[in-house]
Amino acid sequence: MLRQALALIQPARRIVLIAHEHPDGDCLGSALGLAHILGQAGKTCVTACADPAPGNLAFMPGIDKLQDTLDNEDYDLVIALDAGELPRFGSLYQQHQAFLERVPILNIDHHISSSGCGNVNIIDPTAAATAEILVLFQQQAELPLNKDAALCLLTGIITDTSSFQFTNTTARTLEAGAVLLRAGAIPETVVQPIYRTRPLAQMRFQALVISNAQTSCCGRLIWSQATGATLAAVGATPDMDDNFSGLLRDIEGVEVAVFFKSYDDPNITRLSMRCAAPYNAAEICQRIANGGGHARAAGGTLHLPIDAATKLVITELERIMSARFFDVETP
Ligand SMILES: [Mn+2]
Repeated sequence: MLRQALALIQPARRIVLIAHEHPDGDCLGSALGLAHILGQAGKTCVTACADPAPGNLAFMPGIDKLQDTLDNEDYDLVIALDAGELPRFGSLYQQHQAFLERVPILNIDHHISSSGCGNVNIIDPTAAATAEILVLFQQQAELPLNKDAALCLLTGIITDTSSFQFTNTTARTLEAGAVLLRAGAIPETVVQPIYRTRPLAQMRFQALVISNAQTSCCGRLIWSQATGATLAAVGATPDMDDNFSGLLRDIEGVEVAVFFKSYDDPNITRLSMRCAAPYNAAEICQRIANGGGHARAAGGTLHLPIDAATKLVITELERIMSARFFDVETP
């Protein structure tokens, strides 16, 4: 696979590295990191993504040159990163479909669901991040690794593992991290903007949502709500509610946490749910909230005002959770 990938890269002069739509630290860190590596190896590299980079990734070297189009399509290789299907590249795919169907593509990804969209596909679901695969690739191919490349790749690994906390972190992930630190990347540069710095409005929003939380089933079930009025009360914006259901889930004794929100249309309520085993968030959200997701984390949308939606979902959760409680308690 390495040989086949290098066989695509070696004859290429102009390479475009593409990151998936709604970008994150891994797809952008991988695209920029590999661009720095191949640039040092003498290739002309351009990076592109359909959507703008989140502001907290502005520290990544080269992010200012990220394009949102493949301009005149003057590339002899495309490297598609962190997704295995071309439609995941959003408007880059829609606007350059004919070009992407004829140009050679090297696809590098770590999602288990990936079908592979390249002439050569390197898909390794045991990797915590696409950036982890790229570190192995750089090492095996003995390509140059400067500080800028290392910082971008470290961003990919740190964001996809939540700073090496998720269970996808392996010994190999840490070894890849060690390679990047030896090349000069400093974890603080990544962690500070992504995990520590928060707008005051967001912290106030978080405080309000936690302070308004209600519990049931002896604290095993917790939920909270936010509306346009909640946002206005603290001067927050809708994008600031990232991971609120996760915050509620992390409260001691909680087995199921739900965050309900209704910002624009008062007749539409969205919810996100986090469950400990044996509760299945995906099953519950699919059955009662037109949604889905994973067993531990899922979401859905109800065409109801927020109080009615909350009542419906909490009543069902109380039914499920008290049934189980009595099952366990009754010999
Ligand atoms: Mn990833």
